[in-house]
Parts: sequence; C-alpha cells; structure tokens
Amino acid sequence: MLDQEVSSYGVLEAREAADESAVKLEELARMGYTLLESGVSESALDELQASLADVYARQAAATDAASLDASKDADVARCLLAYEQCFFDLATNPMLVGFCKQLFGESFVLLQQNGLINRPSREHYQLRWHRDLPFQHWVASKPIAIAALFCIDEFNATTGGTYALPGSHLHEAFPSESFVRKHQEVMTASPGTFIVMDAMAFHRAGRNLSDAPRRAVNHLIGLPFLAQQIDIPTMLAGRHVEDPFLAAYHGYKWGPAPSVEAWRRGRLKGA
Ligand SMILES: O=C(O)CCC(=O)C(=O)O
Repeated sequence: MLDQEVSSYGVLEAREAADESAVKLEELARMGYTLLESGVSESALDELQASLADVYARQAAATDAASLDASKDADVARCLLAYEQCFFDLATNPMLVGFCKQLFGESFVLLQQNGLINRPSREHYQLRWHRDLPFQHWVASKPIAIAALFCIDEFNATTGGTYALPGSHLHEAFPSESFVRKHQEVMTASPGTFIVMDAMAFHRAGRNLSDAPRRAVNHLIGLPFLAQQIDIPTMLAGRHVEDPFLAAYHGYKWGPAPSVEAWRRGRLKGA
C-alpha cells in the first residue's frame, strides 16, 4: 500500500472532491476514464444479453449476414434502442443521465448506441486503438463527448476487457509504441458497470482469451453540436418527442431546421 498522506508545498490552487461523483469527474478529467455503477438488476442484465444476440441476428438478416460477418462491422449491433425497450432503458439509465448532467449541464445528446460482441479468438475491428471521435488530433479543455461502455459480462485481461491509455485525451497525437506498451491499462469491471471514457481517450477492445463471448453496449454521448451516426429521431419514428428531456437527449431538438420560418418558430417557442 502506498503512503496515503497528501501534504504539499507551493500549491495555490487545488481541486476539491467533496463526494464520490466529484472523484469520478476528476478521474475522467485527468485519467480520461472512470467507472460508474448502473444499478441494473441481474434479470435486466439477462434480458440485455439475450436481446443483444437477437437484435444482431435481426440486423444481419436485414443486410446480408455473410457480408456483414466478413466486414469491419461484424459483431456490432447498431442503434439498439430503436429495436428493444431494454436498450432504450439502458441509454436513459438514471446513474448515466445523472453523471452526464453533472458533466455537461442540461444539454447533451445520445450520438450512438452500439452493441459489441467480442468473441473468443476472433478478430474484431475494435481491437485496434482508436478514439471514439476518430480521425481527430486535437484536444479540448473540457470533455465534449464521453463513451459509456456498459459491461454485460465480466471485463478483465482474460475476457477481453477494454484497454485504455491514461491521459491520452489530453494529447493530440497517438503516443509511441513504447509508451503504449509501457502505460496501457486493462479495465477490470463487473457486469452492470459503465466504463465511462472521455471520447478523445485512446482505447481498444482486449483480445478475448476466455471461452465465452464478452458483450457490452457502448453509448457515445456528447454536446449537441456533434452529429449522430444514425438518425435516432427517424429510427424512433416520433416516439418520446413530447418529453422535453427525451426529445433533447435523442436528438429531436438538435436537427437542422427545415426552413428559416421553422427555425424562427422554434426560437419564439423558446426551444
Ligand atoms: O469493446 C471494447 O472493449 C471497446 C469498444 C470500443 O472500442 C468502441 O466501441 O469504440
């Protein structure tokens, strides 16, 4: 155990962390990731597990199962919340939404919800290092988006737990291979945990060396100037548009206005 006493000199400014959620926000700011307990029950976890396989099979059947299986998108199920209520409930999990409110304030939007099936001894596109805002090489002084990766199964070094590079959201370039090998970390988390990462933190799925699939549901949530990958309002076909929070969170509020008049009407209504 390391020395737990914290004494210093020459320090004029220091952060305060009054409670557990302040510590999580600080971890996110400094390390680029933190863990958040969802409070999801065992039975809800079972339902998510079964529904993920079901939605992926339905999406594969709707595309062309063989070419999906051979593509970079193999073992990824997309926009799950439009298919099954349990994923809608997961995306609006009170612990997750509460964390987002603390981080972003009142305005934030669900940009993606992806189911990830990491099968033993099988290549997966997510095994490669990336940011969840990919192709971006700049840093922001505050988080503009987070990835909230919900663990359906146990995450550890054997099951294919997510690897992360601490502090990598604070640097524009991807570090050297030596730095990666020395400082990469595997996140250990139990089923029902959200691994919350700054979307600019470099991470990747671990190789699954166990004999069972390691499943997760990733949520990309960010400030409303960012675009959704798949048009969630269209996928939801108007559902929940009457609820101010859900309408904003799912993106109804942030789409471009269809005309000048429509935009002005929205302003007059105080939208
Ligand atoms: O499955 C994982 O461990 C990581 C997933 C991931 O990298 C992603 O969804 O961007």
